[in-house]
Amino acid sequence: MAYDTDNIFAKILRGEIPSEKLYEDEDTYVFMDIMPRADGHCLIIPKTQCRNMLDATPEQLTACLKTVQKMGHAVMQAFGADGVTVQQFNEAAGGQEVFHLHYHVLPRHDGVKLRP
Ligand code: DGP
Repeated sequence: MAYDTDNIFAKILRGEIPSEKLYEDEDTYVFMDIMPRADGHCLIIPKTQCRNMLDATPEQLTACLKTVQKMGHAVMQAFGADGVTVQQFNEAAGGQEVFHLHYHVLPRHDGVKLRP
């Protein structure tokens, strides 16, 4: 399916709507999820256009996963987490709501469930 340049994360990348930035590099941008399901829940997105994993290039996937790993270590340390959950959804049927590729990184603590 086609990439919609008016999706919320494209607007965040263009600075048209605010976001709580955690990190960025040449290829990726990281910001806090507006509806966090755990303290420190953040989102990793590529800076280039990509609807989801299904149309992503190998370069986009590699860049995102390198940043996912980096943020996994960062939130483990910052939130004293015991583990990290990484989630990624593709198309509406797959649970995707915002149609710009993104990875959820969720710090986890032993015995603590994610908020709905
Ligand atoms: P999903 O496509 O199912 O991974 O859900 C999109 C996620 O993006 C959801 O956890 C909430 C988050 N989100 C939606 N709109 C905004 C926004 O305007 N700002 C931020 N920071 N996060 C958003």
